[in-house]
Amino acid sequence: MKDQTGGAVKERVKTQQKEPTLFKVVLLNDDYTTMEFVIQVLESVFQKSPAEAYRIMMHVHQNGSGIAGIYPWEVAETKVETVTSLARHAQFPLRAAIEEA
Ligand code: TYC
Repeated sequence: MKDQTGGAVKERVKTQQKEPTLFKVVLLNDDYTTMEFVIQVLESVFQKSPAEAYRIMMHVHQNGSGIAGIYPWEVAETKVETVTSLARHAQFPLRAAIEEA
């Protein structure tokens, strides 16, 4: 007997993807990390323009925390590790956290 549903249709249904779950990487304010260092981190780790990096840094400075970027879990984890490592080497207490988006 012929397969009346056809392979192509079944294949499309089976491979339909759900949206990947995303996570916010949040920068936390502190009294010791310099504004310049935070801007550098936002440009180098989160690929922000100088203007956007300045805007996010000031938001964190004035509000206590702010979103640096939104990524899949493993990318978000790596960003946090990179921020923590850069901050440790520069001897700043800057911290980043992950929140569900
Ligand atoms: N509050 C810091 C200062 O006045 C600047 C700063 C901004 C620190 C953002 C951390 O995530 C931060 N030097």
